[in-house]
Amino acid sequence: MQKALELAQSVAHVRTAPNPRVGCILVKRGRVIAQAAHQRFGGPHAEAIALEKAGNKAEGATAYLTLEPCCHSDKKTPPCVQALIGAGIARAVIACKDKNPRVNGRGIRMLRKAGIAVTQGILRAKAQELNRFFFHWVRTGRPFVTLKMAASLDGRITSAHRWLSNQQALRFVQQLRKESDAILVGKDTVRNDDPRLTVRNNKKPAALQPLRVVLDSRLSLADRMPRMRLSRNGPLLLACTPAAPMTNREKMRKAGIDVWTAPDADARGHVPLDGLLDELGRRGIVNLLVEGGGKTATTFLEQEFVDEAWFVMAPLLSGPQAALLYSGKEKRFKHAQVRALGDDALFHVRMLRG
Ligand code: AOF
Ligand code: ZN
Repeated sequence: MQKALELAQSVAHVRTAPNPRVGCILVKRGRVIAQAAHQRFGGPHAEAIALEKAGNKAEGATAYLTLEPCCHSDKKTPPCVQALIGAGIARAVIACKDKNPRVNGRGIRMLRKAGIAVTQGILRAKAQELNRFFFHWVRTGRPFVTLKMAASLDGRITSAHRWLSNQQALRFVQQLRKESDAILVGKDTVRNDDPRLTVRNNKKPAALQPLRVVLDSRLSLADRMPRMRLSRNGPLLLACTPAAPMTNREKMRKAGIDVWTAPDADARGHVPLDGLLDELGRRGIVNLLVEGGGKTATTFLEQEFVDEAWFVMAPLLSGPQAALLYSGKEKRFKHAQVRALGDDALFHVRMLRG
């Protein structure tokens, strides 16, 4: 099962998203006869590839599956449960249930009904961790939200110099971006920092870039957006409210920039985060990375839309002129873990809700 999980993990999240990462190993008389991982969204499932490789040798084999096999139809590929039964496997060892409401235990029951011995829960925690973004999205219809903020020891997110955090921390942020389907920031961050928010390999932009989402209720960036780096380096979506003036919308349309208008503004006149998350979920965004600034981070944290957060703390005191990371009500994180990235400290926080 450990090997099957490694196989699943060898495929980047963004290749299979919004589908899960899955590995399958077929074993007979103590020997591996075929193994496979789900490679890309819309492509054959791990089980289907492994069964195809094994041919009629699959009869009587044990299938090690990192995820309960699918049993539902009217989707991209045929259900794997029938394929496993048809191939005559004797036993299935399954790490975790597929929380997709259309599967959720039904796949396992169907295998058992067909006389296949099923053992489940082997390395369950690891398997659930591997697909935590997918499980969240498939249950709620909204992306899993990861917040990443870099700050000084006095909780400020700006400094007189360009960079707060060190090279190691910047590399870590690249890892987070690689696992994200979309990256969100507020309009002030775009105006002040002109960020690229791209995934880079050795300084070169990767072929597959996440969707960049900007919260801009009134499309106040309309004039400068076409000149900002965000509008060049990958897909971009501005989220606004019905209060955004027509002239600004027209400017965005002329510049070819995609705009999503929330049906209503929230009580403070902002884009309602629940509606935006629903929309991103519909667009197949499974893992959303929120990268600031302070107002955006505060809203996401206060409204409890953050599932997991990373805080990079640099050995720096910025002073009171610098912008704050957070300006909401006191909040203490249980389950925090800390590690060093050179002379920066990295806090990892899980919200454990829902
Ligand atoms: C995958 N790969 O290896 C397994 C999946 O539209 P389809 O046919 O690709 O089916 C997607 C669903 O199948 C997905 O939501 C999940 O519940 C289930 N299992 N999906 O992409 C796999 N085993
Ligand atoms: Zn399947």
